[in-house]
Amino acid sequence: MKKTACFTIALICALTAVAEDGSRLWLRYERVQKACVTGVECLAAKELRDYYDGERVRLELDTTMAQDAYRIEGVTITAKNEIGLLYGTYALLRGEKGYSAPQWPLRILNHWDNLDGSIERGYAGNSIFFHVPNTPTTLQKIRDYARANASIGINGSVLNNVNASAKMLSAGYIKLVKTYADILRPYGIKVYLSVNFASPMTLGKLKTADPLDPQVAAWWKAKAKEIYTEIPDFGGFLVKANSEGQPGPGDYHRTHAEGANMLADAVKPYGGIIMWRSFVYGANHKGEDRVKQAVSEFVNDDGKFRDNVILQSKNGPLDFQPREPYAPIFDTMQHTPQMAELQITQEYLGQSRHLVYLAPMWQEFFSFVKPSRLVGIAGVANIGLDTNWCGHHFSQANWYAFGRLAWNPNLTSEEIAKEWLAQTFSLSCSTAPGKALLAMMMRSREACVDYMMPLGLHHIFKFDHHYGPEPDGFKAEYPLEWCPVYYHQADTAGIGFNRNHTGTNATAQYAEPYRSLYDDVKTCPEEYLLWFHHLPWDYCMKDGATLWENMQAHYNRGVSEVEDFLRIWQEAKPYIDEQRWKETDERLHHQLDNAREWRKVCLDYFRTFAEKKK
Ligand code: GCV
Repeated sequence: MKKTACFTIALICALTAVAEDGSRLWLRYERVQKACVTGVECLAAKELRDYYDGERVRLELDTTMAQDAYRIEGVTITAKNEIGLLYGTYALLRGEKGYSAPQWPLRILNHWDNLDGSIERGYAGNSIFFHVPNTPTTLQKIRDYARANASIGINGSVLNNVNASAKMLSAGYIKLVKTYADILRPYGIKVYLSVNFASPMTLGKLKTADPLDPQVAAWWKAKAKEIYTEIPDFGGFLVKANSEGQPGPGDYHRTHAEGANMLADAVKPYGGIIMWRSFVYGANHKGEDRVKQAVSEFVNDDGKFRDNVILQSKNGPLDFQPREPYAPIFDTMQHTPQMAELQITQEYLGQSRHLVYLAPMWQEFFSFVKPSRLVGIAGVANIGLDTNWCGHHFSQANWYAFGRLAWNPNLTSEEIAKEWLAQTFSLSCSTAPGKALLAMMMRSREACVDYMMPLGLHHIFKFDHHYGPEPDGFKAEYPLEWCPVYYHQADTAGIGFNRNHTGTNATAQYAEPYRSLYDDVKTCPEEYLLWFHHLPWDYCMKDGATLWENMQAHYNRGVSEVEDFLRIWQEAKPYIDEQRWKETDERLHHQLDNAREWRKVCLDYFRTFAEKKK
């Protein structure tokens, strides 16, 4: 099709579009009720009757097929069961053909939702599960949520925050979870819960939560029985133990394996799993480089976990920074099944105010940690009660991309963004406006790294809310690991955290070739330079500039990228519906202000060292 014809189509679509508020996400199909659907009668058949624009579809079962896989051939969708047919249906609706099977059996959203209806690090309103539980509106919302997840292959939801309240396991809440599980089940989504390790004390009134105490084990077994009686396909527990003040087996001088195994035994008879997080630092590791602590704490547990325990680790060794090297624990734990935890909610990437498409960051992680090393994937959700679910219209792309990558980590970020733009804004990337928006999305993560913390800088955020810059942040009353000055180590001699063999030797936790690559300043990629090395301000970079000059260039580039995003968005105006254009435009302006603030605050501060006469 000629470019002008595509422009015209895009323009007509935009002009005839109804006001859009983002509530329909990428599922903006019109109810056409056109197709004659034969074969298996199920939810998939209903979706096709409502939304498929073709004349005929046939749904068939083939029990020899892999779990969740589907085949679309001619006008027939084939799968092992009804859930596979549903996945095939959404694939057909977005224009796919052929055979597809997911990389992992576990594709799970982690909600950090609190029972009071708030969400930890939630930037899109209150909890869809707990803010106003169990009303018809909430139940409909959860049905819509289930449908959106099924459309991208997500098959599990941990409903509550890893900083878990013991009340979650009380009889009343278990009933509520059963109600939600009944809604999610037809969409292929299992429910999981985060648990507080001290629940036997808080809820059960026992004197201890020691995992080796028979009464404690019996309490968990009885609790598992109670849950599975209500929810026979309950998925299992997610646990944050001995981390950031949460209770855990360490309180009784027991190992993580001892704690996890006790819970694993309780859910095992029902096919349940335990996802045990490795995000630990602090108490037992005084003085140790924070990024080394997870490996130090877990290495002796490798191979000691029950077979229904999975170790869940964040992609980087610190905490969801705009850029981190991969977490070496994925190399260390050779005899333990592992899951990666990605963060969809942009805690450290401008939250729901900055347009940052995260798929390139996750692809970067998969280039270091091969998907075949993992048994599943978890994403900390960015979903709340805001009309558009995610706060920023473009943050929806991150929910979408997480699901698509959880299904197939070999998809490129570009392919996913194209799909998303086509479905969400009816924009084809073979048109100029589509291409421009695609480019903006693809450049957005690097732009964020540049205007926040380039060259391997990390955690120089304002205290606690993790939004703006605070490179001079230091508070004696807080642990050093919460203070920006600990991470950048800037002084008149230079900047960066020395983690090579002359420093904390964190590089030694990596397998080769990365161990040597990162350890040697000459081979360390510049994007990780200050993560691993402390270097003088006049250190000569690959482009011939000094480190200080190069750093300034990065901050400048980050800001000019956002300026360009605003230009792109302005030019896209004729092709985007009014409400979403306006709301996104406001946020982009805000992002530009923030990017300029990051540049100013960081460069003004670092200049006090870099340009100080020695
Ligand atoms: C759920 C970071 C966040 C905390 C979060 C924690 C975790 O520290 O700031 O809000 O707590 O990670 O992942 O457990």
